[in-house]
Amino acid sequence: MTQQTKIHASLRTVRWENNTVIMIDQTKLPNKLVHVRYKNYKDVANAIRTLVVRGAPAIGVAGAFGLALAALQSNASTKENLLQELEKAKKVLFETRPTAINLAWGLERIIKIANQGNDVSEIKQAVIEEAKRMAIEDIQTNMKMGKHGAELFENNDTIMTHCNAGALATVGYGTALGVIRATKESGKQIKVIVTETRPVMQGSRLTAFELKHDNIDVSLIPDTAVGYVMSKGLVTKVIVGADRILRTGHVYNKIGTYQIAVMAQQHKIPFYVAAPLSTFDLKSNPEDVIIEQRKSSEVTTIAGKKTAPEDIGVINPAFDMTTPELVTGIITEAGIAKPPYAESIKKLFESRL
Ligand code: RUB
Repeated sequence: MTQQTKIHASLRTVRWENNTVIMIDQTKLPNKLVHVRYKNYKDVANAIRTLVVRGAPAIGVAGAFGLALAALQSNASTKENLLQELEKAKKVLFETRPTAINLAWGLERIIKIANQGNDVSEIKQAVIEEAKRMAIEDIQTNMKMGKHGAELFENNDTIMTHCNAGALATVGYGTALGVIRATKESGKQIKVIVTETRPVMQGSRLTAFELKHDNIDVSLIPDTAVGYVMSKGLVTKVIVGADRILRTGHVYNKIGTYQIAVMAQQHKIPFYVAAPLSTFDLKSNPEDVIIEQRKSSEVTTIAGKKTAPEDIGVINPAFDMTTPELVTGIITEAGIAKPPYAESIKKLFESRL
């Protein structure tokens, strides 16, 4: 195991061990690296809801492990009863966070496997194995994405990223940060600028922590300094992750992504998105996508301290939509999609058939 691989392994967000789901509690980072253990799928649902585990691919796999726990806990004696219980658990897990499509993808994949089983014990075994397989595939996918993406970055690039699309948003290695890691591993010198990403601070708490952990040169900026650093020529490329990408190339990602993309276009800075094929939603149109609204206290407090008047009205969407004309390229494990996206995304999926 190389030093890099060891580090990625230590930041493994979610894993299965002795019929238990183990997660890093991301709400405690960067101050404490704490692991939590769950034996009940309802606790996994709560962990997804409260951002103990977050990031699109990570919640897809966490949802799958949640269903594996639901199967394991079940006292059902027939296949039909077990499938009914799994459907009920799927609904509870699905309702935790609406925007990242990977959650639905992970849950559906497990339900499909469950339906193929012949009896209760076969189904239980099969869903556990499938969830474990999904976790392994996630890391492999990110490494492939990293290889493709690294070709787009040059020696001495300063790369801006937003939120956390790293090992902590996936099972390991990361999407956007996976590309950054692969670029560094290919021998290129790079620097990273990360936004704090108010209100939950995934940039300062998680991305800054992760990159420092890997000895990658990282500077933190307030979200409000994006225009300043771009106008000063301090950024050569942008890369972000995604929670959902439509067949038209519309990208849903952490709130603030859209304004960074607009600003990048203004300053002629390439704006890339890195996401696995499990982040694509080829069926929906923009009007179908639910943008998660989170609680007002995320905005009216900082570290538990009130920073706004009592009873102030708050708008707190967790995600926004970046339109395709702002996106220079979308990096996936199957290759890089370039505009026009309707054609290039279709081709990527066809190449997998
Ligand atoms: C996470 C977020 C991340 C994407 C990255 O939001 O927006 O940038 O999930 O996903 P939250 P990916 O912290 O609210 O879950 O790893 O696919 O790029």
